Amino acid sequence: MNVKTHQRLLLTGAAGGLGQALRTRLKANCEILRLSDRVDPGQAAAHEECVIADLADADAVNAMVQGVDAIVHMGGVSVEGAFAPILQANILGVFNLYEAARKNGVKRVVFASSNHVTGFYRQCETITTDRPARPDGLYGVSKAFGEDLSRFYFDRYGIETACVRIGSSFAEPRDRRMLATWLSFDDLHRLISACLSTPVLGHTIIFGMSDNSATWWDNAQARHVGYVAKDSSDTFREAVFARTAAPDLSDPAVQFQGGAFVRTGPFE
Ligand code: 15L
Repeated sequence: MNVKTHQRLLLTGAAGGLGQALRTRLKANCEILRLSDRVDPGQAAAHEECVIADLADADAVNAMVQGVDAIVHMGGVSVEGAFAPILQANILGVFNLYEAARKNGVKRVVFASSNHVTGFYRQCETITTDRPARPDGLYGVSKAFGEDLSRFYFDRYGIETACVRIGSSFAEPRDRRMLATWLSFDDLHRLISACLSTPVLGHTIIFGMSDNSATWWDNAQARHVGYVAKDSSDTFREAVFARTAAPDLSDPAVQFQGGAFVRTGPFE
């Protein structure tokens, strides 16, 4: 069930893969959807407005945030890579975003964190959201920074944040790992809607996953969010097994939850 909770909602990273998937779906959550990205997110519909902004530019970020009631922050670098762009978009960028939220009185943020914050836990263990971060790369470290920064802005300024540790949000699970990490686009939207509409969010970490039978993550400490997944990777299990080879258990990408991210890089 969806509730139109906000007058003006900001979606950052609107031109990216998940931004595009959310663009149509978030129409249900607000009167006006403000779309932002570094690149043009395309022609605005009647209920939309577009703001081009680089997250590393504090003034541009402040203008992007002015007048919004809540933020769905999907912007920034979303894969492992060289440190310079991660520093600009995910570290400086998330600082600029929270400073803009503080200055403009925005009280709720849904922050796209990542399962790569805990990518160095093993695939044979189930972890809760309060286990220490074990990032599997610089990208994971930057998301851990975002989680800590948002906790600081909650403790000091009362800005509520849901840090959604997104698993693998694609149209379908692409490999055997994703049978555990898959998050359908509709469930991603359900999860964000729950974060936007729960009466008291606080500072919450929640793993973003569908109702997959195989899972490594336990969201018991985030029940107050009220997220109920409706999709499951189980539907794709047979097809995924049929088209993929049996895993090589000596491969770190098979041993650890972060998959191939644990052996990506180093980047000079
Ligand atoms: C992520 O954080 C990435 O943004 C996405 O491209 C996937 O690779 C996903 O993690 C994953 O772990 O499957």
